[in-house]
Amino acid sequence: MRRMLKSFPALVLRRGITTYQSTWCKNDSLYRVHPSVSQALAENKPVVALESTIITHGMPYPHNLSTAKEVEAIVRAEGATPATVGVIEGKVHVGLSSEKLDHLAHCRSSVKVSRRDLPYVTSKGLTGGTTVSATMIAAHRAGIPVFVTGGIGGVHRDGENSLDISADLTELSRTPIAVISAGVKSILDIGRTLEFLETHGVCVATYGKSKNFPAFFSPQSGFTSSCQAENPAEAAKLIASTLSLGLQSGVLLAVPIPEEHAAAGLQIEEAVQAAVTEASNKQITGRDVTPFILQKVNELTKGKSLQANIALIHNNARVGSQIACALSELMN
Ligand code: PSU
Ligand code: MN
Repeated sequence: MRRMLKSFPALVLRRGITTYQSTWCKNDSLYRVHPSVSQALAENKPVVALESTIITHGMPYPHNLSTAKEVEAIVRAEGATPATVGVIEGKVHVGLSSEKLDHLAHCRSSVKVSRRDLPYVTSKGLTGGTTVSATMIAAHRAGIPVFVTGGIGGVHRDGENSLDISADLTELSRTPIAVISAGVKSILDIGRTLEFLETHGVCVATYGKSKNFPAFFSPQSGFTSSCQAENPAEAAKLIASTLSLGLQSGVLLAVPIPEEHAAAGLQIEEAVQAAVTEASNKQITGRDVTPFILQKVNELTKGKSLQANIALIHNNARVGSQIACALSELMN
C-alpha cells in the first residue's frame, strides 16, 4: 500500500500554481491559491476544498455567509485547512480570505460558474460562485484531493428529453478528486443520475453501514451505491486507490443526512414535487432550475429545508475533514 501511495502525490499534487508569493506564471495566472492553503499543501497537511455556488445561488443572505463561515470553522476544528473556491474579479481563488468570502456572499451580480463558464468569467473579470464542476477543476489544479459540498447536480427529471444533465457528472468522470456530498436531491432523477455515473465510470460509495444512496434531505433514495466506506480510513483508502490507479476520474462519497435532521423529509419532499411542477409551468430552464427550486422549497417549507440543508452541510464538512485527515496520514 505504502509503495503504491508513493506515486500518489506526484499524480495529484501541485503543478506550479501561482500563489500570492510566487512570480507571475503564464499558464496559471488566472488562479490564486491562498497562502494558508499552499502552505498546508507544501507540508502535506490535510486540505478540504469547498464550493461557492451554495453561497451565491444556493442559500439566501445572511444564511449563506454564516454557513460558509461555520463550515470553514468545522474543517479547522477537525484539523484540516479549508479552501473555499470562488471567482473574484476574473481570478479563480482557491482559499478565500474572510473579506473575499463576505464580498461573494453580498455580491448580487455574481455568476453561477460551472466548467463551461470559466473562460467567460475570467476573460471578463467577473465574480461568481463555482459549482461542483468548476470547484473540482480548481481544487485539483491546486493539488487538493478532497472536496466537501451539500449536494451535487445530476440528471434532471425529464432529462431524457431535455438533456439537462449537470456538468458535475461529467466532471466526476474526468477529474480525479473525491467529492463528499449528501447525495442527489430528489428534484433530480436519482436513478438516471446513478446510471449516468456508472456509464462514465465514476466510483460511487455510501459512507456508513449500508449501501443506501441518500437523497439529500432523506437518508435513503430507494437506490444503492455500488460500494460503501464505513469510516474515514476506509474512505481514504478508496480515494487513494482511485488516484493511484491513474483513472483520471473522481469518487463520489454520499453521506446520509443524520437521522435527527431527516424528520422534515416528507414535508420537504411534497414541496419539492410542487416546486418542480411550478418550474416546469414557468418554463424555467438551464442553470436557473436548481436555484429556483431551492428557493421555492424553502418558501413552501417555511425554512425547514434550509435548516436541514445547513445541518447536512455541517455533517458533510465534519466527515469530509476526517477523511482528508485519514488520507493525508496514508500519504505521509
Ligand atoms: N444542489 C444543492 N444546492 C446547490 C447546488 C446543488 O442542493 O447549491 C449547486 C451546486 O453548486 C451544483 C450546482 O454543482 O448547483 C449544479 O447546478 P446545475 O444543476 O445547473 O448543474
Ligand atoms: Mn443543468
